[in-house]
Amino acid sequence: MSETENKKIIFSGIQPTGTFTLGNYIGAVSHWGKLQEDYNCIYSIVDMHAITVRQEPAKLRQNTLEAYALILACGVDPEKSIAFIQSHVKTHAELNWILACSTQFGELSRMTQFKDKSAKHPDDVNAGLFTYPVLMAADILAYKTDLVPVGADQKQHLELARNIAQRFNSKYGELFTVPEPYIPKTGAKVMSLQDPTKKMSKSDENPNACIYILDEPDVIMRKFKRAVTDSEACVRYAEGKDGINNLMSIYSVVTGKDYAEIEREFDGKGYGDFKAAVGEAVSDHLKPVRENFARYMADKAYLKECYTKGAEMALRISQKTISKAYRKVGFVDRT
Ligand code: ATP
Ligand code: LTN
Repeated sequence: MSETENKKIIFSGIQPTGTFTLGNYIGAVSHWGKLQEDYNCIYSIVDMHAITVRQEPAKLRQNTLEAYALILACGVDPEKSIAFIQSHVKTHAELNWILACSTQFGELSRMTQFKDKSAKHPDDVNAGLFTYPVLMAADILAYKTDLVPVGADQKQHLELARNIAQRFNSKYGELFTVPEPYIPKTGAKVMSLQDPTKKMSKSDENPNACIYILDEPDVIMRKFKRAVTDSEACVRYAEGKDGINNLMSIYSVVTGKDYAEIEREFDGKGYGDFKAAVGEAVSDHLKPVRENFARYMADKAYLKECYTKGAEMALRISQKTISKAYRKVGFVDRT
């Protein structure tokens, strides 16, 4: 990274909890590749976060490899970015502990993702689920990250990471960079196709509610045709038209057209035509992702080479931060 040292640092992560949805793609991962030219980018498959809800071990292993292949398929270039698997880099767990001691119980209790996930899994409200945002802060702060590209649902976690960084710095002296969120203007919260008041989520039990980025064209088309809309039958962006607003924002992102252009394009046409156009545009847009993914998954040796190198680089950078943090809190030097 020597020739690129003056560039700002980007960090982001995604959980290997299943095939990415169109929400993950539009809200976060599709931006990761584009940022590589102008920033020093570090991306992680956060398997340690994934085990805050129960995972089947063999499935988690497979999902982690697939998630790694998916980020490459979506445009992350392991020659330009550092791309690694979180559990391969021990500093994340080490910094997690240090930061946990600068995080308040009350702050964690206010996190909406914790409230949602503990309501969804009432039989397993484990301590990891509660302290999940501290590990996320460790991911980010270990690399002196300036910007974090995420969907709108992660804004609250980012705020907490900023507070933790500031608190540590004021207690022990300047160490951490206070990170800024990087949230896209359109598509930061893609909604469920079946309940457009709810975010589209990988773990939704209704398969018609989300588009997975590896879905075949006919599946994509069928899901859009079944998307919940309203009875007005007029393609326009307006309050109360959650279903249509969601489809318009998806169409806008994949075609580059703004809302006024989309309204003109479908003036006098019904929802059937509009849904078919959205389905086709999304399926065309995702075609290269499907093809790249198949290619990467067919070459496990290459994937391994990339994530091994990524972990070595990530360890080297984050180790420096950990050593400074240990010294600042008063731990005795080992050497
Ligand atoms: P899970 O359902 O397992 O909790 P998830 O689908 O919410 O997973 P994450 O791995 O938690 O996905 O998130 C990865 C990235 O995708 C984050 O930056 C998150 O903000 C973004 N993201 C997730 N869902 C959406 C969505 N519906 N719209 C826009 N961005 C999203
Ligand atoms: N919490 C995020 C995933 C995540 C992340 C991160 C995102 C873990 N560590 C660091 C950005 C930066 C999620 O649930 N979507």
